[in-house]
Amino acid sequence: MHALLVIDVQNDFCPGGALAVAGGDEIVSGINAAMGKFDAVILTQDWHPAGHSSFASVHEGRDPMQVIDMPYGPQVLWPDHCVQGSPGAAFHPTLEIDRAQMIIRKGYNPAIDSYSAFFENDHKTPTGLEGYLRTRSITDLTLVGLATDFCVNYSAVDAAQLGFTVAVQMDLCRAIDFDGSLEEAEKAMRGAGVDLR
Ligand code: VGL
Ligand code: ZN
Repeated sequence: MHALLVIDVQNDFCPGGALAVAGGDEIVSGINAAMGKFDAVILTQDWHPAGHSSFASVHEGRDPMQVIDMPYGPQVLWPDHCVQGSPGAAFHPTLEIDRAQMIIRKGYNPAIDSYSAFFENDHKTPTGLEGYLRTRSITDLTLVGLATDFCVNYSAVDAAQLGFTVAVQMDLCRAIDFDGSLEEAEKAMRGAGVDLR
């Protein structure tokens, strides 16, 4: 069984959003077109409480895109984004979300970020997606979505390390590309055995 895993195609990551990724909206029609080629479609949704610890606004004297040390390791500080229930947290309006069988939310723990669809940024606390995939006999994953260098990257690397066969369809992803993050992400994904196509 082969699933399409659509990462964070949400308004805040598209042009006009709080953490806009250049061209983030350009991938939506291609993702819709790809959905029919898979046994399952799964969406992830970045879903932070207001005042989340990854928001620069809650750290006095800090600005977005600065990196701080958190108990679980370095953390990039972001503009407030994908606040639970806000329009920015909603999926892009033309993404065909009714075709998804599963929507997994992440980043809801106020004290810890969760780039990966599988684990929070402590690399330990599971989201439950692994169990869902295994109980549905899904062995192969193709990832698309936003952003290539953060949530797609972390999800792809974790999936590969968990033993899934993983591909990332790069033309259906867009990157934040901050401080060399895209190049680093591509290296990390390739190193984990992810097929970048
Ligand atoms: C993401 C930064 C913060 C992503 C989510 O979806 O790549 N990036 N939250
Ligand atoms: Zn986030």
